Amino acid sequence: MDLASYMMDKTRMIDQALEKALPQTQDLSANLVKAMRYSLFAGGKRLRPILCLAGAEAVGAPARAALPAALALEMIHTASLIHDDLPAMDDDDFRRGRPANHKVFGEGMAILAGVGLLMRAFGLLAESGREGQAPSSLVFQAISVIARAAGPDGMVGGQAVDLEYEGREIDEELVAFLHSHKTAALISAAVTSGAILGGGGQAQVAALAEYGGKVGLAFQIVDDILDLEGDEALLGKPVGSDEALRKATYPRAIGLEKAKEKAERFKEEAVAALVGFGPSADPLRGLAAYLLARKR
Ligand code: GRG
Repeated sequence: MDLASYMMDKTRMIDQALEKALPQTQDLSANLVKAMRYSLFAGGKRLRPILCLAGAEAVGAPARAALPAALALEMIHTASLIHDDLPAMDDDDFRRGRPANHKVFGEGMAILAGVGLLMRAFGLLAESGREGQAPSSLVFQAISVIARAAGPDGMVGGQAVDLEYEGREIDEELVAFLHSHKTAALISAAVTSGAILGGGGQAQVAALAEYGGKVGLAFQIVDDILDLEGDEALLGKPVGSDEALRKATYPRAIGLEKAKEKAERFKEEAVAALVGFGPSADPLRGLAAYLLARKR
């Protein structure tokens, strides 16, 4: 299959729907919407929503069945990046090749833009059930999977540990916990929520959760590696910040070469989890390889 054109098609579908989901407003809070849109349309790779749509297709549904979850995931992810860049967190001035949200709109507005995106995310997902785009029982399941993965048992919990362990001694166990919560949980929820909205059976959803968890770990290790030896121009942000903050990363815990091997192993385990699927999961197989080889 041609993965590049698959990703391009899906990105177009996602971008058009995001545009409608977050209209321009002319009222007094127009600046807030501007701040939300600034980061949402800053050139992110749209990996989580693409994985979500691919999850629906893997279980034989059309991609559009999972579109509300895909949009919600990109909004939640973008909110997390806006907050991650704040001075109180990683204190990064650049993101996706341009000044971080708080550098343009100020810290207060950046916090609000993140919170606004979070609320909009869950609102539009809930509305999709009410408006009959998807059976409401499936929408409930998707909401609970995504909320759990994004919240204290997932991404927010991982970020809390990340914050607390900056500059401290770490080991592989700690990094595994951190990466699976901070990053892999939401990626796994992307694939599973897509499969849920696509009407997938329990065993299929479980297999895709396994795929998503493994691919999410590989993805975060590659992120750690890119921060050490990536190209700033391609990444759109300075490299070396993990080292400067003495962040808990796989290369720091087990060394660069072992981290690379680990990422490869997680990717292979992700693909192995798809053994029960036919060609409908080919995009997920291709995406696993892409996530490992990515340069940005
Ligand atoms: C506001 C929901 C919310 C959370 C607050 C700040 C925070 C808690 C969590 C941050 C978690 C975080 C930054 C995880 C890192 C995940 C990661 C590797 C992001 C980069 O993802 P890409 O490469 O980025 O998909 P693009 O820009 O392409 O979308």
